[in-house]
Amino acid sequence: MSEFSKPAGFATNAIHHGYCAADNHGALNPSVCMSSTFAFENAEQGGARFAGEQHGYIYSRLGNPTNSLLESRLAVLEGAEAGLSTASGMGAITSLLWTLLQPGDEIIVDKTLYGCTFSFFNHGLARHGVRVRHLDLTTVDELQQVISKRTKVVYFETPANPNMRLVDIAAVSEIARQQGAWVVVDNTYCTPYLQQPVRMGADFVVHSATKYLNGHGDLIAGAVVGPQEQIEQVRLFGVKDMTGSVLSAQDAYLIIRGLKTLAIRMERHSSNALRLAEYLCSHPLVASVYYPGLDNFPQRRLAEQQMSLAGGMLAFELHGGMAAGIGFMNNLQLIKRAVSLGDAETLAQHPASMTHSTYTAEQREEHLISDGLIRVSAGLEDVDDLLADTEQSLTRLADVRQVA
Ligand code: 4LM
Repeated sequence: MSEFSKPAGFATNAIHHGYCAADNHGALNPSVCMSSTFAFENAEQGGARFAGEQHGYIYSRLGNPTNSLLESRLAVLEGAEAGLSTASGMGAITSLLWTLLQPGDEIIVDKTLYGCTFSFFNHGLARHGVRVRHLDLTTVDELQQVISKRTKVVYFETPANPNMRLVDIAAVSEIARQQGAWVVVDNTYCTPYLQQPVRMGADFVVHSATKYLNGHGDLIAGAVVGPQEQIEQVRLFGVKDMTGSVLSAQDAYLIIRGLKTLAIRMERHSSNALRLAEYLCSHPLVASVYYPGLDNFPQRRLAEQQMSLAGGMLAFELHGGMAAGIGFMNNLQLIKRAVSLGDAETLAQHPASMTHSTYTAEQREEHLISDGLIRVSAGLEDVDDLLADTEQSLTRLADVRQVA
């Protein structure tokens, strides 16, 4: 976008940032750089690149031009200095934390986390001498009592997967900064279109780019953004040596393509989710609905403060608990029964037996993940069709109960 000097808006950056057609034969789209390695002009140049004395590509596990474009675009969208792409969301989380933490360090994490993140903390980091402390970060009270100089990282999702609890990014970041701890926010549910944690004081943002950033359910990917110096450490240690979690250039290209429609997709995901949440609230079979866009959402004020829209994710519980939830899912005709989120298709899943089955039943209770919870990722379909499918599923559930 070298011809355009005015500071660009979000959607413009998502489409143009970092790419100049004139430098690429006029091609509207960047090419996919299908090369694992890069030839040096001479041995000295190769040596200088390895020594970090000269910029330039070496080998695609350390960097690739297509990935670089994606990384700089994500950094700009999140308001961060630098970005790094990875082969999955778990690759982003593990590469970052293996870089930041050492045995003896402490990490404070919120009570509710995506199942595999929870598993990595408790079965991965904890096994290697990192002290993992789960606190309720929806208020800062416990954090203020527990955080100390030993705390190296404070980590949370907001909204949390799957129960939609929110964490006040600015308040937690302020407390962490006073103790010199890094703050890492998983922004997968919101994307930078709805929420930009770095601008609120967080140090790093991680993403499962498998979800909204790509948006089409056809790849697995992740990303980290944060300060330039530390992102380079994550690249040259976390990814290069510890996880090898390298995103292919083809998948980087597909995410670049997906980002072009991120802004309009998030608007539609959010409006569809709001209509579904409102409908569910009004249904007699529904016991509770968790969606930050509802007036009765307990953390509504915080949602308005840090999210520009309430997003595409919601969760709810039916009277009749888990059996009713499973019945609801099995009655669906249009909405897909599937894990993952952020796709064009609306997806429904049962966290206790699927995405959060990495928690034991006791842990789920302790970590506020109800066994009756159903999670919905509102897609991009016509909302009337989504409402009709939801209604017919609930009606069939009610009919079965009346017969029984
Ligand atoms: C799911 N989630 O919830 P990869 N962070 C968050 C996530 O929701 C996920 C990851 C990281 C689901 C996957 C099956 C908040 C994943 C991990 O799957 O490694 O790209 O992301 O349905």
